[in-house]
Amino acid sequence: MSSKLVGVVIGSKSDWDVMRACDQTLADFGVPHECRVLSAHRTPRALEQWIAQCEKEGVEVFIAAAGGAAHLAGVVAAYTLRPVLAVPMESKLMGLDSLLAMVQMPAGIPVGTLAVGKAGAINAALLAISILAATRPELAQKLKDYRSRQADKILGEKLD
Ligand code: RP5
Repeated sequence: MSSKLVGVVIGSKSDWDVMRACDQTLADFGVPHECRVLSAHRTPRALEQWIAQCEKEGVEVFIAAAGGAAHLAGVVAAYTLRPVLAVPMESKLMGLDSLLAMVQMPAGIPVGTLAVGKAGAINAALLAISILAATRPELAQKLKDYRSRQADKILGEKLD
């Protein structure tokens, strides 16, 4: 595998408590990735440079998490042709502001927006893995095993 397949960017260190679940999921599947704190409005030039560097290093999917006026994913998508997955962070309006900022991209520059918070963090990783698995049978097998363990757990649940 390439040295880096997924680039994960969070708008602030304050997003990490939630986004470490994305990092952990990618690590559990053995997907090489890098997580960085970079902001669309606080560090725009560094963000642009990081995206270009990631592309050079083989990144095929980007994941961007931000809260509030969450334009980070849209800005990442403006700089790359690779798929960009967006994870809205909970914020002052319980994440509704972040969700709408990410999901309401005007036609032309798409981002794929996941659920608010931890579910979105995990699903962004799983969706990135699905994209990569289209050309990597070993990842497709890991996804099948993951789903099968998930199903076994539910089927084995006992109620008091
Ligand atoms: C966004 O603003 C970040 O993604 C974070 O979710 C939110 C608050 O950032 P901090 O003020 O905690 O740095 O840009």
